[in-house]
Amino acid sequence: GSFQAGENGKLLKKYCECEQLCLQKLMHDSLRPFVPGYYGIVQRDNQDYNLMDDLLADFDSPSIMDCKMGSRTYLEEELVKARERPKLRKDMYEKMVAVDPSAPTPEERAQQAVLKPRYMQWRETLSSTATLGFRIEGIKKADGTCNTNFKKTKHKEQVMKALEDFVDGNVQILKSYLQKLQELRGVLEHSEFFRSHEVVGSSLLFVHDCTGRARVWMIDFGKTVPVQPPLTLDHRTPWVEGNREDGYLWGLDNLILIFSSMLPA
Ligand code: 4IP
Ligand code: MN
Repeated sequence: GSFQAGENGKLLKKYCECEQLCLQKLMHDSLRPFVPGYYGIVQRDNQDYNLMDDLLADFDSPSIMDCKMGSRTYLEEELVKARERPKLRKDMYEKMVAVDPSAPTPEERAQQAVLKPRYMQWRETLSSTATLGFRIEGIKKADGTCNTNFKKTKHKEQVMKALEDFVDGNVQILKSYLQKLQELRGVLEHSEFFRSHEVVGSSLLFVHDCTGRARVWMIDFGKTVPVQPPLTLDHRTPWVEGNREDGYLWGLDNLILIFSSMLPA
């Protein structure tokens, strides 16, 4: 896997330069409280790792949810690559037909392969990414049950059902998450890092436990890249190729609206 257990509350994640650069910058940004603490590069068996806080360390049998944020899940450069030197992906074709045998076009079926942007866009429209600006990737509950079967969780009602199950109907936990999300939005709207980076494929990690503690962190910065100054992003403007917008805040707005609508009036 891409993780190794670290000692005393730390976690080793397979080295990624893009992620390292982000975490370094985030340690000096207003977003610092919402990202794992970063402690530099370490080596194990000739493999480099980024050393960071294990966000689960302080919880007692945590329940965990990963929500991938944004309306676009691939970098613009993937589109350029696919046009300039198209690479046929058999693995992505296989993943596609496993979910929906009727999804490939006749041409894709003939070549038994798809291009990466096509696969990524198909995943976006099958899930809530395209319509809500986020999608649930996985949920692991305190009782040990694990669910990564959310590829077709698309409509608001389906998302609400998954969230309801994640918190086991606990209104107090829902309220805590809503408060954390609103806090995060306030910080994002003023963060220097956020205004100057395209944030793609990054997740919000939700963690709570039976003590009633609930927290939300931003994780996974392998596809978070700086934009060329003086360009800045607002993360709400719809994406068109070239504008680099990622729909992150639009997705967070929708997530906040959904959590709010689940609370009793
Ligand atoms: C995966 O598809 C995810 O979209 C990965 O994104 C992506 O990695 C993979 O692309 C793609 O196959 P499924 O989730 O449907 O399996 P993420 O890392 O954000 O989860 P990239 O490389 O885009 O980060 P490939 O090209 O790595 O296979
Ligand atoms: Mn991820």
